[in-house]
Amino acid sequence: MKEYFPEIGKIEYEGRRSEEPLSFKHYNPEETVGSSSMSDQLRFSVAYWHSFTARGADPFGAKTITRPWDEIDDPMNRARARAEAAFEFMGKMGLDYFCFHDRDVAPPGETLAETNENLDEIVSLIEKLMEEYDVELLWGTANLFEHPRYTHGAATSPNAEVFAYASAQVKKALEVTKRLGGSNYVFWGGREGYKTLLNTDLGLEQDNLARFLAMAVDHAKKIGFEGQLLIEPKPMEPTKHQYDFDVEHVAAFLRKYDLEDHFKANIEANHATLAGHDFHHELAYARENDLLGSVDANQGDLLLGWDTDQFPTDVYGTTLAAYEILKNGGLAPGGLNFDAKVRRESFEAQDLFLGHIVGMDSFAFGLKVAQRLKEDGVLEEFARERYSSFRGEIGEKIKDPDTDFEVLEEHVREKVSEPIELESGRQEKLKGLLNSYITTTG
Ligand code: XLS
Ligand code: CA
Ligand code: CA
Repeated sequence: MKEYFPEIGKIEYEGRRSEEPLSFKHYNPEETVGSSSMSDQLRFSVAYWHSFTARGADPFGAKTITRPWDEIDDPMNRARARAEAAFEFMGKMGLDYFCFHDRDVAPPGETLAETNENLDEIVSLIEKLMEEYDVELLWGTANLFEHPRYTHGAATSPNAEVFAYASAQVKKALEVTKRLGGSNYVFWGGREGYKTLLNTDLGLEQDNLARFLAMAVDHAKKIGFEGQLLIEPKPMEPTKHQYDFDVEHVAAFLRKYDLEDHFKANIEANHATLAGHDFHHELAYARENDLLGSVDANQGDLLLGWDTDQFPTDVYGTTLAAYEILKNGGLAPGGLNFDAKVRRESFEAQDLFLGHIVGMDSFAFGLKVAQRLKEDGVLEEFARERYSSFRGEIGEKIKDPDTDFEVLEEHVREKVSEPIELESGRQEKLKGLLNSYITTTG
């Protein structure tokens, strides 16, 4: 088989003092952190679309990236070469998982039947490559946003024919995901949202979205797909107001339509910050609501108000994310998918490797810090103490279902002369503590 990245060999763990850029400083797949190995805890995945299909175009400039397979004219041959290159990359990086949209891997045909035939052919090749490179599918999904038919949305399009087309596309994508043994299937809202309420029936669109998801649940069941179904929140882009704004919106939507038993959330760091939340907040909110399913690991730029999908490098962020993941008891069957792209200025093949290396190292390091934090229980202990009054007399009373406002008023009246004593939240101390865990982790 042709080698697509001949200048780059297998990326090895060399330790934190290594000066070799093409090596891992922290990600040591076999190393045990807490209850299992780093690779089992982190479950890293490459995003096919950013790393092998997209080519660095932005609204102001043309493509800047040309990989060897991009030079092949015939679309099916290009798709084959792209698949071979993608698996060579995963093998060299030691990535155990990948994620893809139907349209990332195979070109569309003239009709749905032709499109599906193309997809089946490339999926057969991918099946072989997965076996050869010992890589698994973290999740599959359908691209319901790129084709002009989806201009007004897919499941929330005002045109029922578009709804039907999107359904047929998801049906196939679910089947392909099952065929490849995918652990999850993702629904990111794409163009499910609106730009102006002046032309939008918001109630009908939400009902339609729920109907669409219910049919997906039924089809998954029908074909025996046992993977986890995930909804990926994002507040804006491409629409002004995406329906799956954040985890809280998703939770309310699922409850309203009685779908909460069937879905979890795929949380993307950059989408959290676009929604005005910390990544940490979204993970914690999801965990508390039993919705933490999987993670799209990237980071945004706080000075840019759009979805920049950069490789994660902020170890403060990865530490807190890993801390939530540990508290969740891990992410499986979800994982950490690098929904991240190299900058369009970083157009060389080695940049693709360097991007994943820094992302994997940042999470591996974060995991090591988070494990120490968790083992020592310093943050948990502080929080436990902070809420200790809820384990005292009045706290117990509040929990008692027989207690009402009158009981509490009575309690306050009895204590009238005693001022309530508050304690410091010690945020500065705790941030200093976090810093010392970060700076003393090897
Ligand atoms: C776009 C989303 C998308 C989903 C998969 O912002 O992140 O890439 O992850 O459709
Ligand atoms: Ca994503
Ligand atoms: Ca994104």
